[in-house]
Amino acid sequence: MLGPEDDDRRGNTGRPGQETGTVTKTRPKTKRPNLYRVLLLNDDYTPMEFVVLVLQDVFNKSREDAMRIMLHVHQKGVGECGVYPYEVAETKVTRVMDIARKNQHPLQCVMEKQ
Ligand code: TYC
Repeated sequence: MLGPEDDDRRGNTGRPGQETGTVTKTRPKTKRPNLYRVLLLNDDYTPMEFVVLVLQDVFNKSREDAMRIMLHVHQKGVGECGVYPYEVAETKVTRVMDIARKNQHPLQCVMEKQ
């Protein structure tokens, strides 16, 4: 039920004689963030154990989940490590690429809009 304090929701100013009678629906302004999938790509050289450690360290996966994701990537060529808002996804990709380069592994990590 609308009370006097809801004049603005009717498009009214609350001042007499200025009622427009416009009824507008209000939606709560909860913008959901654009989400990005972070993907690992397979290659022939990066050791499996290194990939598992990266998944545990950067993506906070359990040993078991990390193993499962690594094997999925190894077998299918690509796999999802997680879904995050843009800046979080970007930071994780950068961390993976940095740690791979420092250890001279060709491991590739990319992000894509969900
Ligand atoms: N294919 C690699 C090997 O046989 C292992 C590997 C898994 C590499 C996942 C990258 O994203 C990757 N040593």
